[in-house]
Amino acid sequence: MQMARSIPRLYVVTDRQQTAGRPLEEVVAAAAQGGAGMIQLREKDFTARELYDLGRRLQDRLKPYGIPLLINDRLDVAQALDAAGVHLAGHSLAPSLARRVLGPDKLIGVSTHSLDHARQAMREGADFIVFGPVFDTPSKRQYGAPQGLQRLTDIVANITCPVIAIGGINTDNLPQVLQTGAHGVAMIRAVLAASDPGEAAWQLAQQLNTIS
Ligand code: 3NM
Repeated sequence: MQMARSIPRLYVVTDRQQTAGRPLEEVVAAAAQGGAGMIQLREKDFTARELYDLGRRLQDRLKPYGIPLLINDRLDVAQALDAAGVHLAGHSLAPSLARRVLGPDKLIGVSTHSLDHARQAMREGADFIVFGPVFDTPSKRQYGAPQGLQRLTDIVANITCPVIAIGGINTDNLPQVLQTGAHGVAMIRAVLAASDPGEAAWQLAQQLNTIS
């Protein structure tokens, strides 16, 4: 873990099925303008070539805002794009190996679903972990019941790298999430599916700035 690195607190994850038919690039650019601090390209059905092409377009759109684009799981695509980092899942390579591939300056996040896995990710050098799903979320029913705020609190208490909460998070439940001490929040629908994604990101960023 690189302690000097500051991890953005509002992390927007892509899912082009959730943009109500609007081009993903437009929605992501609006989110960045509104205050998203970091974007993850996560289109799991895309080929490496499709991810690369979309990643290039997103990098162009994000350039004015200077915020990092992380690539979900695909170290090869992250490397080809010279992306700011990679977002790993439980089945991905260990963060230490990802760092060996990408180099010391890249951001490495890891999705975790238990304290054991969160500890492992931290030991193996993750810059931050994402923990969830905190609340019910249609895209993650395969993980069973939501983890809830108490488990999130336990993770935060036991993990020394920044913890970002994910799963069903929106402006209504954000205050409760931040009360756990979580460093930040990640979301798909609360920003991508909003009628005004820029305004949605702005509202979330405002709350993040005022609550802690
Ligand atoms: N990962 P929404 S939950 C991509 O628990 C993702 O690791 C999760 O979508 C995890 O903000 C999730 O729309 C979906 O609920 C988050």
